[in-house]
Amino acid sequence: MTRSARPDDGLLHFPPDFLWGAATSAYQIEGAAAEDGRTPSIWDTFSATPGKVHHGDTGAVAVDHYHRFREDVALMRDLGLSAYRFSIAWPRVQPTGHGPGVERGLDFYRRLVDALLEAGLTPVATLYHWDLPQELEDAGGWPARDTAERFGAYAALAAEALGDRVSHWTTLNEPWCSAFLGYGSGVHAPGRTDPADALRAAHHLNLAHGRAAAAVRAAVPDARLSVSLNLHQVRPLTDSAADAEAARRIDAVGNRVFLGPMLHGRYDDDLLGDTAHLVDWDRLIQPGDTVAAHAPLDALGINYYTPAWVSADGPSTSVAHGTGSGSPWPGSESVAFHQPAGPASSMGWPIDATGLFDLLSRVHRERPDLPLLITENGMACDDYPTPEGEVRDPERIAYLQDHLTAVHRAIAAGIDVRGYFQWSLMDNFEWAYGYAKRFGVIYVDFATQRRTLKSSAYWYGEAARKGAIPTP
Ligand code: IFM
Repeated sequence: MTRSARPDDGLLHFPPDFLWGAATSAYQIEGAAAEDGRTPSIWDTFSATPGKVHHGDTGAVAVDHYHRFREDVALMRDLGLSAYRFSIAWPRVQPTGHGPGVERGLDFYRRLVDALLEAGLTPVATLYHWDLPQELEDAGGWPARDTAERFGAYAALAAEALGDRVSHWTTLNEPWCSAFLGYGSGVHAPGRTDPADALRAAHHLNLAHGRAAAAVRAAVPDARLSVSLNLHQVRPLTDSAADAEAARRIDAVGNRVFLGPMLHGRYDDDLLGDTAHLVDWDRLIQPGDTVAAHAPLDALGINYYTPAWVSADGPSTSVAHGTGSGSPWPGSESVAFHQPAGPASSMGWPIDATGLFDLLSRVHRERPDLPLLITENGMACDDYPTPEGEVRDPERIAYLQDHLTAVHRAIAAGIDVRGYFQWSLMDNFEWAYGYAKRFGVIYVDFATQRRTLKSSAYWYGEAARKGAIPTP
């Protein structure tokens, strides 16, 4: 069967080697925040700061995956998933951000990976999903160049410890959020609001990606290496030249700030020009940095939730692109983001699967040789158990159907998409929203930690087992 072949059985079939996965991240699920040598990350500090996270929630216990991982792996196995994307908590395996690894922390991931392999699931390890050791933030955080070097050393020790079991490695998850929500708008840890620092952080995350990619390749010669970017599918609100210029600006600081160095080994001149009043790029970019960031990749991970409609003039109405006390768009703060009419998730994020198809097409046009993975996609719903104990989430099933149909369309159009990771395996700590938003296909009762499969889990499991979804 070719990658887009389609037997006539009323189903949309995916390629036989397509990865049907689910994704999570360490701080959002593990808990055990002070166990086995783990020290605080910036998210422990941030969530313990009054007013930063809804309801004062923290990830200290989260969904206790640290102690319940075997149950969670068994649920994935029983559903029939073929892959699981998780992240390694840097402060668990190298608590200060310096020095040798902590074996007790590494052992947790060895046990997790062994359980996955035994269950027939491909482990996909992300090295950084936002939990920077607090000690490194105290030394300057991502705006400091040394953090990129520290990340390279941490990546080496993680890859050396787990490379005998893990071949799929992702360096960073959504570095845009780390840089621009962490140091620009301040809605994410560490909660700083300096546009110049946000840009410095972005450059050092590019460098960190390059350092980690080299470290993983050295430790795991057959590694399948990727990075996960939350690319913005930017759409001008009107066909005016001013709105086109707004879209260009957001594409620069939202997408090309990472796509440029990582896929092409350079920053685009328009991005440097838009932000030249904020940072001295000539000093920031040291010789060899963009070469390092342009590390060979086996796939690009794309995280997609919703498109962005932009205009030159305000006011902004978009819930998905709201700002904190600072702006996440350094140099382009005046661009307005709009909320279209139509269905939205319980995050208020508009639902539009055409954005995923457009995004895949855009990246494919830019780098036709590069395989793509959907490393996150999903929606938050106001889920609750019925008196019979069932959790019915037809909106999430419709979302998965629509977005997987878009992926199928992309594959049929010749785009090399290798897998799909639903976000998220289970309800968890949704950052500044605490436990108020549920993205899981598995419902978690946060008081008892009881797991219940939602109807979307059964739907997705059937898709994974058949390698196909219903024709819409
Ligand atoms: O929960 C997050 C995840 O950690 C990163 N991507 C977006 C998800 C939903 O907000």
